[in-house]
Amino acid sequence: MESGEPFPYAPSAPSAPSASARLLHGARRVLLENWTGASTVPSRGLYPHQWSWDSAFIAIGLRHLSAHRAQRELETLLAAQWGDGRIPHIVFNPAVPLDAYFPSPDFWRSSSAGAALGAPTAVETSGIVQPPVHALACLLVHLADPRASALRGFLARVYPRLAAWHRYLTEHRDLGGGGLVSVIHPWEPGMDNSPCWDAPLARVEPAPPDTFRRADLDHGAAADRPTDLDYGRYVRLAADYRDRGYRDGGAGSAFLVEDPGVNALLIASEHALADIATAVGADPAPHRSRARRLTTALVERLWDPAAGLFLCRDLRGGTHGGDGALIPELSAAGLLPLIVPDLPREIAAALIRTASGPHFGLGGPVRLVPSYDLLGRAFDPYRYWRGPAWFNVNWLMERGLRQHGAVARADALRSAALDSAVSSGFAEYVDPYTAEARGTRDFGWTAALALDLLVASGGVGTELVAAEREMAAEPE
Ligand code: 9WN
Repeated sequence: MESGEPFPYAPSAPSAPSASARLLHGARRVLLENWTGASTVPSRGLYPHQWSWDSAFIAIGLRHLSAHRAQRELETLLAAQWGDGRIPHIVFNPAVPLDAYFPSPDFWRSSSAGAALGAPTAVETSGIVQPPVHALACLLVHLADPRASALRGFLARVYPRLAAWHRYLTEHRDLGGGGLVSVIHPWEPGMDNSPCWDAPLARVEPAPPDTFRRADLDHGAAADRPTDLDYGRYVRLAADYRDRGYRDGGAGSAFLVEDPGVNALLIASEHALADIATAVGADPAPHRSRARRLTTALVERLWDPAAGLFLCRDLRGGTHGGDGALIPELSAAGLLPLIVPDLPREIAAALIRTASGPHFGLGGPVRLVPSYDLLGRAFDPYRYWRGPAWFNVNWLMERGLRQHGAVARADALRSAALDSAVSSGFAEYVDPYTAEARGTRDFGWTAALALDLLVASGGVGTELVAAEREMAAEPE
């Protein structure tokens, strides 16, 4: 493992201060333009509502411009929490036309189909979930201005909701019975189109193409997006879940997977929840012990020593009545456990080796960590989650590398992420080799997480203070 002092952001051209200023101004512009008054859209065109894990990542950057606005972002999301504790993956903006995004509120019908599980009545939401980054985001937002946060009672308000969210995941979603959270739809782990889902999805009967209309192709290039066949399967799985009243368990979903990224984020968030508990005078011990249990289960069920990373477990795969089967695909989700603080040292070291080896190329041919194996059968540098690099994944990798002592690697990744965020126009994702922009531009978490990395690098000073004032002067 490496050691050494972090160095300030030193982009290649033309000079550090102007690159930092461009980044700061650009990120602030995106965050202002995507703000709707109570939360931030990932993208004005392609994703015109509030998304769950996007909001958590966005709040992590927004806190540097306005800690109050970042709190509001998270509390708007938490206000849409269901009675059973789930945080829905989309909170719909009623002012947006129904045909602007598919599946729209009239597909999910949360307030009626989810009524028995306590879906909110004041707002329409989806019924599935996304990775639990929220407790980590709440803690980081609090730390941006602990005094103001304490005065507003921010942590005291969010703590019970976050605790209920983690209870939902651990009590209702341990569908494999091995102590890990399972996902029931490829949209739940947030890496929708990963090649890891190809085999489990192949068992799903697609919804007929004439029963729905994709809105994503109005905004994105077809070559960057999932295929129609995959969309048919996404629709089928979501409609079946809705028609089961969004109940977990029983005969359940045709798609059932334990994902290392989702579980790693839950563990990191459970540690954050322990810190939040301490701050509000509650007992942190149950959160620490749950984090430990989850870490043990993650290693037991998903670690593959031969591959040198974590794999997904297909609970519907393997022999009937068994424990499912590991999916032999290397994806960035399998590296994300690097963010788990008390990961066994030898596993952390192996993950860093794998990230830096031929399959992910960190410190070698790539600019950023790809979403999928560079040597994999399905690698495609352009298509959604099948190779391109995402900024949230790279932000998590930077944090994990730093946490486990690979400081020089983390510094280099931070510089590359900052350069790529600006040069790509804050793209949704980029070609991992060239950082050429793909997907939509002015993407919320790209701007927010670049801003967070810039602040962590010490690359901004008085400019940021000025920008902060300007932001704070606007109506919240
Ligand atoms: C479905 C909003 C979301 C992200 C996901 C990303 C994409 C949606 C879509 O956009 O998913 O949830 O329509 O493709 O895969 O990670 O949260 O940015």
